[in-house]
Amino acid sequence: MKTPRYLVPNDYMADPSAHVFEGKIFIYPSHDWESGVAENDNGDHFNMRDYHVFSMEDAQAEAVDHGVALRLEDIPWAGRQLWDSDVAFKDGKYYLYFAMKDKNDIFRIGVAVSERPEGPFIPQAHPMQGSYSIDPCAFADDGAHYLYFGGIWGGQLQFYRDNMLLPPCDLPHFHETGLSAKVARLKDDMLEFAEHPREVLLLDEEGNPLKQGDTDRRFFEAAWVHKYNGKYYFSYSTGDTHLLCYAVGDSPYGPFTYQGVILTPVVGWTTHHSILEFNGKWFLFYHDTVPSGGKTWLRSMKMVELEYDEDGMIKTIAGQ
Ligand code: FUB
Repeated sequence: MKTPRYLVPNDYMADPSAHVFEGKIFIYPSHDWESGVAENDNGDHFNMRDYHVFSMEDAQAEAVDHGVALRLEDIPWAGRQLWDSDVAFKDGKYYLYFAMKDKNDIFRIGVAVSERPEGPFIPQAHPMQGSYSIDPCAFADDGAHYLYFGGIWGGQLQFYRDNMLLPPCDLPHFHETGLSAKVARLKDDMLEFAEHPREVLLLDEEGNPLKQGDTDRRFFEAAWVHKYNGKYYFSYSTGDTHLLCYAVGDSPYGPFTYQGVILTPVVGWTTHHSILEFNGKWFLFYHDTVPSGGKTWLRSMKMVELEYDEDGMIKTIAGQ
């Protein structure tokens, strides 16, 4: 299957995080809808209020909608905007990590727990201590679980330095080191960080940190991590240049050296993805806005097979 296909033709789903649980593919997307909020650089138009979970028996199957797994009004600390989420499994329980603005309009990361991969998920009373910004990605490796996160502009990462909110701090200057995603190992209970989040350093081919002004390569949002042939692949969106890129490293903490583009720009402002191995093949899950006629805030989930060359380089996929 190298032809992309839409997975949920009758509803708008974005930011798909895909995992194999119980021998099936489970997908955790954001649920776009027409809320009427005007489009702006803060992303207020992404005004989502619930999550649905989907499963597929195999890569060719229809995506089955398991219904609402978590609602904004059931989260005690809710302000607004349920953005990208991801799920990890440990000791019989599924942990949904999600980004949402609290009552002060600050993005935090919350956790909700279920005994089933499709939910329903019961939210914790408070966001994760020390969490901020958006786009959580849960990655399991050798028995440890890590959470990656961060996103600039509407994702608020530019207001933080050394894990502290420091307004009026903003993006670094264009020739300074680019703002990085963060990563922290999770505690055994999966509900909190076990350490202070660390910087996910992205390097160029000469070992120099990517600069903020290198907009075709620097990190913007939508971190994802997978392992291929013993190497760690950190992939992400470049935001305003609309590329999905990747960088490779020898540890889940990085540093990661830039390799190339996974997906050229799709129709729509945002680009966001996950990468999954299923039955020996690799797949890219992503979204575009073709079905909504290009409405930035009404995105549709897709999947396509992803291929590597003999050196482990990902072959670039055309977004359009
Ligand atoms: O869906 C809302 C936001 O749009 C996500 O958190 C970003 O990654 C972008 O896809």
